[in-house]
Amino acid sequence: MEHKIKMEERGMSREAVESLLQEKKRKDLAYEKILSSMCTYPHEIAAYAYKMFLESNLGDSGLFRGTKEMEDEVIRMIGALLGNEKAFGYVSTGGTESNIQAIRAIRNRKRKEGLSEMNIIVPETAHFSFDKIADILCIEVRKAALDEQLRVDVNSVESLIDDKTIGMVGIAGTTEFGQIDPIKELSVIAKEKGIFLLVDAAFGGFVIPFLEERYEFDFSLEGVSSISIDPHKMGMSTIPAGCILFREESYLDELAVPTPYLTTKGQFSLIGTRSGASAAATYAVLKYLGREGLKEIVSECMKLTRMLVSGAKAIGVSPVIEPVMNVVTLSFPAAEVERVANALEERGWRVSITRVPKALRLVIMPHVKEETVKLFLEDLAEVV
Ligand code: 0PR
Repeated sequence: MEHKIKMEERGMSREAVESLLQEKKRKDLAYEKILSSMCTYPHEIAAYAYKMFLESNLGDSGLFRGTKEMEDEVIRMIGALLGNEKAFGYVSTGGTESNIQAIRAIRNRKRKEGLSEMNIIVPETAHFSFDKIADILCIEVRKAALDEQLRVDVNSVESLIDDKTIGMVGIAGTTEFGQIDPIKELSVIAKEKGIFLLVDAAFGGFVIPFLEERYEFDFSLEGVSSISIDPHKMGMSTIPAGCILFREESYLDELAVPTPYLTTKGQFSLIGTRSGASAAATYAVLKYLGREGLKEIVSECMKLTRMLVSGAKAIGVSPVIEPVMNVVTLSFPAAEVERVANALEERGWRVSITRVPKALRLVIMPHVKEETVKLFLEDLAEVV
């Protein structure tokens, strides 16, 4: 057993290592019955590109010009998808880094202007990355109340604004309920008061543009300063792949540090050595699928989402909100939620429970198939 927990003086055989890896792999869950995750199997072409650029380091991008070209094109493609093909940004490690960087950019700018105490306003539904932001960036994060549809209440946001407010966040696809905040209203306030507005579209960025219903949430709204969107969620790319976009290039300058001995004069990413493979994977999958391919994926997820909701209703379980995107939350009497979740887990499903209101949460990612939904509904019926 010892060899498993410490490094041996002499290496093991290839076969022995492979068998260790297989043993570990068997302990990981396959995605098929996972309904609690915003990740999924990467598209095959993304995995192919990832392997091809494994050694590429965008932290010293002058050495990897091809990879850098792919990153730049990813930014242009995603910018265009989000209403601004001239947006500036880079491929990050995910929503957390993107959110940190957006808020850090405006924090740095305001600090230079002489502000020392600062706050931002986020919806109560904001992802926990904003708690990390409060800690790392030493700014106050104020939480605005929600309306009955679990969107941020714009009046509550306005009431929290003071002369130390440097930024606001609207979420396009909330982590727990898949809801879209009234970004247009936030954008008007942002414009009026000169406040930075970050749209956290980590999940929704690759969903909302492809929904039948139209929502305004992107750079086409003048007050939107920055958008966070994750290829490693609904973008079918490999982990880690996030993307942070700014309307103005000058925000990247707020993040830059000089790197005199590298092939680039400065670096604006949070991470130093960073994966070129992630940029390559994202480039490949966006090129391969195009808007049409992405739309097909979203349409299928939405079809299954509707199927799941109508199936649940048929057995007397109703959703907390009518799903806006491929996140379903089901209401149960308070004491029931945990029992139902546990019973489903005993049947091999992985589900999660939201905070407020407490509900059973199911994310209908592309690995979920029609058969999966049918089986799930059968189990749900038995459990309730
Ligand atoms: N913003 C939003 C709206 C998010 O939903 C998330 C993550 C983030 C930011 C942060 O993104 P990164 O995790 O890429 O830094 N939302 C999921 C969540 O926390 C992430 C996740 C995915 C969690 C798969 C678990 C899991 O199995 O629920």
